[in-house]
Amino acid sequence: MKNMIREKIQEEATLGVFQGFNSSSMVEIVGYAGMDFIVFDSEHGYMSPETMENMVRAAECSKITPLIRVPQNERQYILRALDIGAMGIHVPMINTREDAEKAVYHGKYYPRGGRGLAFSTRSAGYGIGLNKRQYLEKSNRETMIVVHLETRTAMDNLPQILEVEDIDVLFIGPTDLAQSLGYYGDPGHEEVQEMISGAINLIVKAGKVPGVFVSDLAAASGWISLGVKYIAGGVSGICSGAFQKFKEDFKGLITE
Ligand code: 3PY
Ligand code: MG
Repeated sequence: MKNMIREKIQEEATLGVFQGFNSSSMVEIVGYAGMDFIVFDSEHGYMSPETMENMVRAAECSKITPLIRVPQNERQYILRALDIGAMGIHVPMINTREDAEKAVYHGKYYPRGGRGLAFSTRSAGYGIGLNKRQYLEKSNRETMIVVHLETRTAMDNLPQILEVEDIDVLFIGPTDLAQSLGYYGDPGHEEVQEMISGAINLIVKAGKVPGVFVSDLAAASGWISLGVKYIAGGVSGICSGAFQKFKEDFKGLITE
């Protein structure tokens, strides 16, 4: 399958969501609503590998690019996420150049890395009619590596992390970053926002693609003007906000 956002993020801002619970139907709703990408969150979320595989299928049916946030930067998590057919991985807590190199190594096949190789997997079409060389080249080209920068250490090491090749998006996680800076639960704090802007500027200057998590689109507009091309919200936050508004509107009707 072709990755529909890999090239798009070089040109224009794209929009996606994290989903941390089991529902292929929700994946279809997000896809049919026209979002660019969806990230199945197995760091904070709880879906099983079998469920994630079906969620990847639902994403393919509804023409949205599926990525998986792995629980941590480990070979087995990255390998499984890609072998079930995710078009990319989000890797949390990338703090150093070595962390970034490790994520790339496990996400790419030889010669760009050392991703475990099998031709019997879903991502290789179960080996049916497979041209092995083409599969390796296509996987290495289409698979996106997204690294999460979400600590003070990551920000301090950003110049070195930026030197690592084959990272498609440098994604800033404001919630963990705020905590790391001592502003627990307050990603809107001036110092956190300044650090995020500074990081985005560095990433853009290095010719790379910055991404950021947002809880609403008001926050996104400033980031887009700085050059962010990969914006992600959360399914839970969007749904809970919509349901609360629905209830408020109803209250308004019956008290009029
Ligand atoms: C954070 O804000 O910490 C995130 O990881 C967002 O995805
Ligand atoms: Mg985080």
